[in-house]
Amino acid sequence: MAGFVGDDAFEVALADGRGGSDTVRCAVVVRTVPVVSSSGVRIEAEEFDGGGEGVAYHDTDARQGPSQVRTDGSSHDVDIVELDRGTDAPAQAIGYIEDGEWLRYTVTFPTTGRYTVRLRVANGTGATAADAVALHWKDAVVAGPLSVPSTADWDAYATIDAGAVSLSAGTDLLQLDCNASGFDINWIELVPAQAPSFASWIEGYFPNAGGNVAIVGSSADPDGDGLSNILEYGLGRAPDIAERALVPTLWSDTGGKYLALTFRRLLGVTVTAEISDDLVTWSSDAGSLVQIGTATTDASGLYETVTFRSVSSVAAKPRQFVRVRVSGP
Ligand SMILES: [Ca+2]
Ligand SMILES: [Ca+2]
Ligand SMILES: [Ca+2]
Ligand SMILES: [Ca+2]
Repeated sequence: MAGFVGDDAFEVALADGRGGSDTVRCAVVVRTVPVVSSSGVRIEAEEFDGGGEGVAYHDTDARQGPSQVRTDGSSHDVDIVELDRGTDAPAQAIGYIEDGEWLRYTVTFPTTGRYTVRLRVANGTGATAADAVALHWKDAVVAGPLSVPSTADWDAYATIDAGAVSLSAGTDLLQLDCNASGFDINWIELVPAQAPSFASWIEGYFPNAGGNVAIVGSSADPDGDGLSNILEYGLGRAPDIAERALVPTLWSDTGGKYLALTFRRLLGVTVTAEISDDLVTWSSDAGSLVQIGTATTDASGLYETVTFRSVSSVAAKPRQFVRVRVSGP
């Protein structure tokens, strides 16, 4: 069976050695397990696992009766609809969803991390299907419940964004929970949450700048707030809105008060706090600057907030300066 993907059936002949015999027919379904790569993966909703009702899916209505339309030709009760018109045609999708139905997909996530989840859905009811869909990974709800807005037609598909979710590495079951009727689903997309490049980020703010470095250059400051564009990028700020500068604080413990700085930074980009007592020599090593607590990651999965403090108390070293350096991805 090495390398085999698809459905097959075979018969096993049994003999008891005393003239008794029988045959058993075995059906097998072998599917490739999607692996989430650095560019993500799209799982077709109709490509759910083999195993049948109660194992790979739960279908309450079997409205169309046993269906044979899946690409592997296997027979099952899930209501798969053929899209032959509208935004996503030609395609197959899961339709006739009822409250409490679910579908399972074996997926491999090679690395633990945050992933952006998108669902391709249609809702022809004319009303929002509230809290209709959620995702389980390793037996825990990781996304949703999400509402599916009306798309005005059962053939009009739209993408809904579940935001970034934390998923631990492994090969396990991703379960699509259909908490309510009122939507059809074409696919599920899982993409590692990735920082935009500086070029695409700045282009998003100034699409009409035509490459003018006075506006989109990394050292330009078009909003005049004293933060260059590259700093705005690394700190998760807006290059087109003048914002308040980073302000150091004083952090206290029994040893005294220490100069500290809290800031947000873009993950995947090197954003470092540095300290100096003469504005000439700057250091970021642990002998002069330490992190307080652990970083907190925001809902997008793209930014974390961190606090660093000086190792030397202000009593021991009254003259200190902190800054943040963005040194690129
Ligand atoms: Ca159904
Ligand atoms: Ca599909
Ligand atoms: Ca600026
Ligand atoms: Ca700004």
